[in-house]
Amino acid sequence: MANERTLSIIKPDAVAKNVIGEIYSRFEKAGLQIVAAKMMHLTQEQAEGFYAEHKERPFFNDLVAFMTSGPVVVQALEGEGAILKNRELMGATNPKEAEAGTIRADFASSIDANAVHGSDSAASAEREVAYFFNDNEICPRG
Ligand code: RTP
Ligand code: MG
Repeated sequence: MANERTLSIIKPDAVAKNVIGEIYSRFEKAGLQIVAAKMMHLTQEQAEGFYAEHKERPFFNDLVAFMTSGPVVVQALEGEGAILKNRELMGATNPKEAEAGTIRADFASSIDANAVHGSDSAASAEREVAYFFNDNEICPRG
């Protein structure tokens, strides 16, 4: 499988639960490297732009309100098959349907407060990494 980069966000609920380190540990144990990272409190505009693909969905306003409700930690992950590997670590969108041992099964409390975001395709990974990081903020270790 190819070496890939993907964009991950630890959402406000998981930051509030103080499990940033536990989630980072899962990335590292799965062989993913954190090659860029920052903590930030998203503005309305940043959250709307990031989730623009969902603009017409009924949950869009709730999603933006939730993502701006507190600080998040944004990271680029790199490794073999990083996009799918991260989605597998995350588990299903609805934590009630997430497989045991996944991040959402262990730390999410609802479909809205579901602990993490992860890019869902190569195209979205490229757009989403560039949305948050300039090239000079990404530090691959080779
Ligand atoms: P994410 O983008 O945050 O990684 O989540 P995802 O790919 O698993 O799910 P997606 O379909 O992209 O939806 C983005 C976020 O919107 C909220 N959502 N609510 N009430 C609903 O039916 C519903 N569907 C989605 C979730 O918080 C989801 O993470
Ligand atoms: Mg998504």
